[in-house]
Amino acid sequence: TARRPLIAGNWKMNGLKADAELLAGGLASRYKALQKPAFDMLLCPPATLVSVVAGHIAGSGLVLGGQDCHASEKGAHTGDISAWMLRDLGCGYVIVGHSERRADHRESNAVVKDKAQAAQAAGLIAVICIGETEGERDRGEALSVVSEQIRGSLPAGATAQNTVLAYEPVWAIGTGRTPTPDDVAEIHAEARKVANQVMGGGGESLRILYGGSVKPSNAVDFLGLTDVDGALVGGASLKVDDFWAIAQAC
Ligand code: G2H
Repeated sequence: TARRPLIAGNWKMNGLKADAELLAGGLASRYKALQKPAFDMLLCPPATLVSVVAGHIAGSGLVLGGQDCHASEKGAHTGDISAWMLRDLGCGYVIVGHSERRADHRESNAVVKDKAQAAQAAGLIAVICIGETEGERDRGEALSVVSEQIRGSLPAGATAQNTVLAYEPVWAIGTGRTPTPDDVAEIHAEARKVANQVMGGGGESLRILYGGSVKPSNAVDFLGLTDVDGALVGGASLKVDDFWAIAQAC
């Protein structure tokens, strides 16, 4: 099954309106200029900028996503936003279970699963993040941790159409350190196998992204691997030229 590559930018807690205009506007004009883009490009700005970015990418073919959502549709949850609210603003995706959320907000696999379920119920594609810590990698537990996260975080209704997996080893996030392509290939192959079991088939069509210190100079090392179907990019997604260069590696 041919899997269409997805290049996703996770802006994290960065950007004011003027930055969004430059970044989203710059990427939108480049993407729009492609005759037949061979990849999807997703922008995940902070919630404050979702509407602003939506305005700048309209008609370009770029897709929009949130960085997190609540597991409920609405209600008394001060400060939270729901998947339906993101959908209402034009989002097609939402990241759930990023390791920074798992760490900063103590999100367990069960919480991530509920959020992914809500995202899918709202009609969004859930980008579910998984990845081992440095200690787990050193103890030889990377494969088992990732398998457990997949089993624990994928909701019952997960399919290759409403789900994207993102493998982000925690020790590679924002550190400039990355796993070897062999390590990534091994994890992605295992992730596909486990996801296929959990979903009851369809794993061959599931997009699995690599994330963690992806930059123009290393993008091709990862994007060239058989089971790597794109990248989730943090720091390097904040510059038009860098993010665009990464997309060229597909
Ligand atoms: C991993 C990644 C984006 P960075 O968190 O999700 O961030 O590319 O800055 O390591």
